[in-house]
Order: sequence, then structure tokens, then C-alpha cells
Amino acid sequence: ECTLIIKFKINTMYKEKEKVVLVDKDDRQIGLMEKIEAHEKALLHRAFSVFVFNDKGETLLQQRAAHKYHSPGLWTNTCCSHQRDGESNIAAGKRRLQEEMGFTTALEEVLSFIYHAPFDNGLTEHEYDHIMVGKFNDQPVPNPDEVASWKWMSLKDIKADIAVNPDHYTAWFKIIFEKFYVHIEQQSTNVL
Ligand code: DMA
Ligand code: MN
Repeated sequence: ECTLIIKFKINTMYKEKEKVVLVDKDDRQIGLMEKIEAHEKALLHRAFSVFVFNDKGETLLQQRAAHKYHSPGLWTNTCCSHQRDGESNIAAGKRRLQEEMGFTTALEEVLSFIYHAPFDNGLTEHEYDHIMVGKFNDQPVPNPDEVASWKWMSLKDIKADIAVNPDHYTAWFKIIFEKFYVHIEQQSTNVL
């Protein structure tokens, strides 16, 4: 038990110190900042959102763990996070897929966009978000520190459920869905 507590503390300390890459409107790096500080100050930073599809064209959703620093318990795309200093978008996506969902797969970047979403806990996501897609047909092995649950869902069913239960989904997931539905739908059949 003691080892568990120490591991948890080290994990937490490490996460608090993690830095995000601050960027300008053209995704040019302008600095580094501790993750929580950047989200408190609502500064634009580099991020990514991975959508993993299976051969049926369904996408793998994750429910964020109950103790995440923002958007806890909400359903969202397969994996989201922040690139590290000097880390490529693809390398970051593959790393974080492994850390959060317990598998990794080839990724392809398809789109990027800027969004701004204040949360009710004082933090704000203000990101230059790179959307990447990949394919996977097996069972994920989610990390309980990050992920409460997961499910495969068709884009059609997600769209219908967002209309009925918008508060079950993260802000960026809904923005991506609204803005890029056609592109995402193409990827669900074309991917890799
Ligand atoms: C942040 O995701 C990235 C986006 C696109 C919202 P996150 O909060 O799940 O990342 P992490 O927990 O790795 O900081
Ligand atoms: Mn962020």
C-alpha cells in the first residue's frame, strides 16, 4: 500500500511538472509552460486528438477518469493530450495512446484547428489541436489513472447521442464532430 501511495505521489508530481508547448496562430513554438499554468492562463498551446477506427468504421471512445484535471467523467475521442518539447505529433499520439489505452498503432494526421473552451473549474483549453486517425481491431487495456471506461460507437450513433445528451461529451469532441463530421466520416472508411 505504501508503495502504491509513493507511486501515486511521484506520478502526480511528474504530471504537475509536465510542460506544454506554447504556440502562435501558425503553430510556431513560442515557449514552454507548466501544464496547469497554461490552462489557468488560457494560453494557446499545442495538442492532439486521436480517433481510432475499427474495420466496421466505428470509433473507440474513452470516458475520462473521475479525477482528471478537467472534463472528468466525460466521453470523448480515443485519446487526447499535449506534445512534449521537440516531440512530433505522430510520436506524441502513439506514446499517449499506449499510456492511456494500452495499445498503439500507426497514425496519420488529417486536420488541425484552433479552439477555446473555458471550463467551470477555472481552467481553459485553448489549443492548436492536431487531429490524427488510426486503425485498431482489438481490445484496449485502459489505464485507470486516465480512463474510466471505453466503447466502440458508430459515428451516426454518436451524432444522435450528442443531440440528446450533449453534457455527456467533452467540448472539443463536440466541436470536432460539428465542424469536421464529413472529414471524420471519410476517415472512418479510408483510414490507412
Ligand atoms: C488535452 O487532453 C488535449 C486535448 C485535445 C483536449 P488531456 O487533458 O486528456 O491531456 P493530458 O491528460 O495528457 O494532459
Ligand atoms: Mn490543453
